[in-house]
Order: sequence, then C-alpha cells, then structure tokens
Amino acid sequence: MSDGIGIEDRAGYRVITLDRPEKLNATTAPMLRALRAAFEAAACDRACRAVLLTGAGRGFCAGQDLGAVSDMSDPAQADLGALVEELYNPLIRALRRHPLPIVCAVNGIAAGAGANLALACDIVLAARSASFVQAFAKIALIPDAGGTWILPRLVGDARARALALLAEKIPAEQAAAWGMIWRVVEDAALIGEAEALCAYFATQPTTTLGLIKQALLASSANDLDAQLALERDLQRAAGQSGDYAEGARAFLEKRPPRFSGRT
Ligand code: T3D
Repeated sequence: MSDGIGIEDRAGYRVITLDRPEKLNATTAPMLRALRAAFEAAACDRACRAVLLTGAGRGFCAGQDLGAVSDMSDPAQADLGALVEELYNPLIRALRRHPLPIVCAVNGIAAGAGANLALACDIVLAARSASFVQAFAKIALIPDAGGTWILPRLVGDARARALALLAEKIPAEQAAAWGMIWRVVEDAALIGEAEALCAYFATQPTTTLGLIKQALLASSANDLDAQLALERDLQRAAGQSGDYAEGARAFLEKRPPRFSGRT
C-alpha cells in the first residue's frame, strides 16, 4: 500500500484498490497523485493489458476527503478550481484516454468525485448493495471530476439534472436500469466477475481496444464526417496489426485467436 492506494499485479492485468476504508476511501491529494501515477504506469507496462479499479472495505469512494481541504475558515481564500485542475482533471483525462480497458468494481457507496471516478472507467460493475450519489449540491459544490460531461451522456439530460440538483442516492440497480453502469452483480460475486473480465481482456487485441476507446471518446465532439474520417484512420491502423491478421486467420481456421496484444 502507498498513499492510500494498493497495487497488485495479476496475470495480464493490474488491480488498483482505493485503500482508506475507515473514510470510505475518500480521496486526498497524495492518493489522487498516486492513482494517476498508477494508471500511467499501467499504460506503459506491456505485460499489463487491463486495469481493475475497486475500493477496500464497505465503500468504493466517498469523493474528496472534506477534512483534507485546507482552509475552511475563509472560503474567499479557497481555490477549489486549482485543486480540481491539479488533481481531478488530469486523472479523469488519463482514464478516458487510457489505452487499456479499465474495469471498475463499485463495491459500495460511490459519492461525489468518487461516483464520477467510477463513471470515467470503461466498464462499471456494481455490487447489488452499492449506490451512487452526486453528493456535491449537498455541500454547495457542483459535480466535478467530469460529472457534468459524462452524466448527460450516460443517462440523458432529464436524469442528469435531477441527479445533480437533488443529490439523491440511487441504488446500483437503478443506475444499471438507467444505463449509467454496465451491470449489477451479487455482492459476493463482484470481485470475481471483475477479475474474470480483466482476465478476458488480457487475452484480447489490446492495441485495437485502445483504438476503440479513442474513437468513442472523439465521437462526443465530432460530427458524422469527422467521425467517419477518424474511423477510417483508426481502422487502417487496426488492419495493419498482427492481431487483425491473427483474428482473421483464426476465424477462417475455425479456432480461437491467440492475440499478442500490443502489435
Ligand atoms: O476539494 C473540494 O472539495 C473540491 C472537490 C470536490 C469533489 C467531491 O467529491 S465533493 C463531494 C465530497 N463527498 C461528499 O460530500 C460525501 C460525504 N459523505 C457522505 O455523504 C456519507 O459519508 C456517505 C453517503 C458517502 C456514506 O454515508 P454512511 O452513513 O454510509 O457513512 P458515514 O458514517 O457517513 O462515513 C463513514 C466515515 O467516513 C465517517 O468517518 P467517522 O465519523 O467514522 O470517523 C465519515 O466522516 C467518513 N467520510 C465519509 N465521506 C467522507 C468522509 N470523511 C471525509 N470526507 C468525506 N468525503
């Protein structure tokens, strides 16, 4: 464990665990820096082909540690914008632009920036007992960590508005029914299912999965023509990979493909 996170290597993937269970893994500056560094290191490690993010204890993440925000006595001096710019924005960018699939196992409450950290991952599984809350308005803040960008895209404008303005806790099943997350899993099965997903990704065409993420990220800003042009360019890159040759060959030979990952 270092700076409130744990890092563990498995065969073909890495598990990153938010590890301040006594505070429901509320984030501090060292923790956010360590988290970003861990994701950057995973991106550079050729043996790592997926990342699993989860939380220790009964919560996933309660957002910013409100006790760690410096001077609450003089709000006029506080610059939360600087904190967001230094710590949260680079982390969310790093997740969305990460070349590897990121699976998030939400094991309990995901609140504030903790909720949006989970939603920035590629595939979000949540324990049946987990819940999500855009807690910000309850403390007179706005949703950050990409919340105002990703929520309307995931659940539509009407639900995003209610979630942000009311700051009501919603259960995992509701989140899945609204398309906010991929799937709800029984509590006892959560980690096993998330690990199985990462183990599956560790056998897949990693570079191409990164290109798929790149295309999906760009689609939110592109018009159709720009997106079609991007698909052309990325497909050219995918088509020149050894993994495409292997995938097509394996199909024709009626056998499972053996993807090398980063070719
Ligand atoms: O710097 C900035 O502020 C800008 C960036 C903002 C990003 C944000 O994330 S703002 C939103 C911050 N998060 C919140 O407002 C959520 C606060 N927490 C809660 O509302 C509740 O704790 C939960 C709904 C998440 C869970 O409730 P419950 O009843 O299951 O647990 P609890 O008893 O409230 O919490 C357990 C412990 O964790 C408790 O500590 P204690 O009393 O046992 O020593 C509680 O104080 C601590 N804790 C929970 N959340 C935070 C926290 N400590 C510090 N910061 C927290 N965010």
